[in-house]
Amino acid sequence: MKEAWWKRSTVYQIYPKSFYDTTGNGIGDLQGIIEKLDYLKDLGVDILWLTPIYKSPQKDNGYDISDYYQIQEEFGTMEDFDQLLEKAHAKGLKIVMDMVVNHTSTEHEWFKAARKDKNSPYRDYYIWKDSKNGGDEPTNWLSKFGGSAWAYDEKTEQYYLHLFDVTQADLNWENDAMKEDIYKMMHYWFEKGIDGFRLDVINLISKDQRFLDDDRTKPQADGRKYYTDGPRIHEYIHELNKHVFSKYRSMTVGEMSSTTIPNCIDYTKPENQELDMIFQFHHLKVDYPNGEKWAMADFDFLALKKLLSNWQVKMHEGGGWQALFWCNHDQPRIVSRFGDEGEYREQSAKMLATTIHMMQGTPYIYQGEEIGMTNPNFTSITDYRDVESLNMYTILQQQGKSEQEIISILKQKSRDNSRTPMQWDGSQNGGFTKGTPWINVSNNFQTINVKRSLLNHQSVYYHYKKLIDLRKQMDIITYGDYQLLLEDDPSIFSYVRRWKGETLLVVNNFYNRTVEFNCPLEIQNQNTQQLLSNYIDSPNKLDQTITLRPYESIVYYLS
Ligand code: TEU
Repeated sequence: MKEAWWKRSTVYQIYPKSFYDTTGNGIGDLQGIIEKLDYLKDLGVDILWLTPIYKSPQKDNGYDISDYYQIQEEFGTMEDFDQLLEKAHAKGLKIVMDMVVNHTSTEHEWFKAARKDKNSPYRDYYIWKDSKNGGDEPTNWLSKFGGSAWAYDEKTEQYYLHLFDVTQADLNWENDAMKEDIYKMMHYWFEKGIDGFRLDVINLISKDQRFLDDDRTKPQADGRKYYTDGPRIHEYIHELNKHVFSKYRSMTVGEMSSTTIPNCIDYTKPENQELDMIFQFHHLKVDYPNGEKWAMADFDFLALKKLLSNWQVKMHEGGGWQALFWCNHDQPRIVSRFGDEGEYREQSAKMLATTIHMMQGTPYIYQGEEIGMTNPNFTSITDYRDVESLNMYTILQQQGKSEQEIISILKQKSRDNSRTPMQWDGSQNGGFTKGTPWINVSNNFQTINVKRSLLNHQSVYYHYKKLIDLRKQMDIITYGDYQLLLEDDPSIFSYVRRWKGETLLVVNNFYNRTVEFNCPLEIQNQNTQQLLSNYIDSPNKLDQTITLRPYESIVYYLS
């Protein structure tokens, strides 16, 4: 079968609001992306994923869409978008848009009509329910941003469902007219020439129509079992493929919240005609004690190795395909989270990159990850902008936590950690804007920025460049199988990939300590060549035992 055009691509995620501002209003814009296309082309990435740029009240930074057919004015105009598309394509770069169809903003015309009149044809585009027991919410489900998942509408005396913010009303995918409007809108964007969609929380669109209470005595009893990978989810996604995606040379990636391996095999195995690949987040919950995001904990390294490896093996066996990522606009910066912000920042950033880029799947690089950007370590609640973080600030206060405790939690957990402006150079605001940035730039921009990275051929940037190029050159990275080594080693994450007699051996020291790697017998007596390392003097040949320095990461090719 012909290889899909995206199969050995690398995707670069752009958070436009924080990427590059050309107007001086402190907000990144489309013309800013256009100005940086050559930088992205030189990095070697193939596809650009833009987080939402549609008209929105910006309560959730664009994931609350009020008009799917308009560009949010602070980002620019539809002409700017058309120009970006044309210039990106001229440089061989693809554009994938972020599509949010689990919910709309409550400012969307559909919702405003629905809220005004119970008999509106748009009423059933959303999920409205009567109160229960004379006043309670219809179910005990919780919003992922805190509080109940139901909001009461005085005018029509019913509740509406919002799995996220109260200004993000969930769409009713049982309604065929609503689905037809979504298909029509998606065609509009594909007809403009985009190359695909990242589908926001797409595995939440099928709700169990019984709308039952969750069992509060069980863990994570927030209602998710009644809408995650729901009863008609594969039917709905297959319909999207049949009515829309299959009509174009498209790439689709589904964001899957709290999903399972069997579902993700079904979402992505080509014969099912659903999606091309998925994001799953289990490996990014190994620092959530008892699954609780808003609590402090070191990450569980053994669990991380086993989770990533299990997904590699099972998705390979099942014919599924996954996105490989550490960072995005919802996650803290990985070098702060699982690496080292200090002396070994660059070594740990390179080691973390190698860990996932040598795996099977499609790698995603989040803006700034390629230069080893860190969390900003804000010190005051006035520094934060994210609706989830601000909601949680109030909830944590209500739980009696001190200001200092709450700020230390936000420093580690807030989504704003990844949303500070891209650091282009050492000038004011990191070269992001000549105005006042919508959110503060991290105070390390003079030392961590693109300009310095490009001048240093040992920088994180050039390590990413090599990883991206290796994927294009070596079939084994795209097609090889996967085996975890030293499963119980408390410091080393090592695995092999095998394909048609070739072997790649990846050896990563995940910690700031010196450790010994004892090469498994079955690998020792082969001809080895070092492909890549994050120290300039790592051993070229594979000896029986290798001393690994802090965060040392080496890739060997064995034949
Ligand atoms: O994220 C969904 C999601 O699972 C995360 O937001 C997570 O639930 C949240 O960070 C709580 O830990 C997608 C988008 O990536 C996110 O930016 C949006 O806020 C969300 O959907 C709603 O559209």
